[in-house]
Amino acid sequence: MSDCIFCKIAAGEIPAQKVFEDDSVVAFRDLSPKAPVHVLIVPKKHVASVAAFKAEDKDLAAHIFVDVVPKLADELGVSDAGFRLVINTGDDGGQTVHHLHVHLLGGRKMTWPPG
Ligand code: DGP
Repeated sequence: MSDCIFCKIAAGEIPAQKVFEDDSVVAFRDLSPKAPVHVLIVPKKHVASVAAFKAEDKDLAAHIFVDVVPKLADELGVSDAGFRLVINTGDDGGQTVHHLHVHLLGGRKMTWPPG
């Protein structure tokens, strides 16, 4: 999508501190980190939210959770202590950027409920 900030980051048109990239996914540091480790895992394809996932996105979803999350958590040093994944979805879910992204947060003790 031409006016989507995460599409622009994925395309390299806007700079970001990338920590991972392959053919279908990019991960970069959140501009406004809520924890010592806070990265966003983003499909390069524009998918508005998990609510907009289609059957054709199953491989992409599996790739994010089976391949990318464990690898990144390991590389970012939060696998052993633990980490939190957050997917804000829609207005009530607190989603502000309408391109699907998985927050990976770690490096401190998380509280619950998140508020
Ligand atoms: P959410 O509320 O789940 O939609 O989270 C959006 C996150 O995206 C928020 O934590 C801040 C981050 N963010 C927004 N714009 C940019 C940007 O241009 N670059 C980076 N690195 N992060 C951004």
